[in-house]
Amino acid sequence: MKTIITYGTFDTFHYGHIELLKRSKELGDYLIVAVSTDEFNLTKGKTSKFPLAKRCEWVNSIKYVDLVIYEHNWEQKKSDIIKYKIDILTMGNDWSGHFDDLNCKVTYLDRTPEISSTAIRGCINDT
Ligand code: C2G
Repeated sequence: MKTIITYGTFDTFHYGHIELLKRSKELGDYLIVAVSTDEFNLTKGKTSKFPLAKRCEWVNSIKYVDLVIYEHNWEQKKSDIIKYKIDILTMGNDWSGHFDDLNCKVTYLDRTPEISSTAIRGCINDT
């Protein structure tokens, strides 16, 4: 069994996230998604509009996802890879090169263009 993991905030959940999760699952048999905690987002310089519980609920509702865990910090990837026996770590290619030093195969998948949580938030705030 090939285990995949990916990480993200998944705030204002949208089809770009779903495409990433779909294509991640296509690389293996079991997909783990680590969702950034609200506290970790602050260290990323991001304030998530929706709380962790809601973001995890959305990710967990996607059929490609087999397990949702929390992402508390940048460093946990190395231990997650060992703990969950990860074969491939995937990220959108806006992260290209950032995780090449990890202890498993890293695949950067094309981002879905023209949609982002930031753009959606802008629309929501306008209405
Ligand atoms: N993504 C995508 N297409 C978009 C928007 C996002 O493929 N239009 C991908 C991103 O590249 C990322 C994942 O969806 O791989 C989650 O995106 P974010 O929620 O923005 O995650 P981010 O804030 O980049 O946090 O340790 C890694 C970080 O937690 C990633």
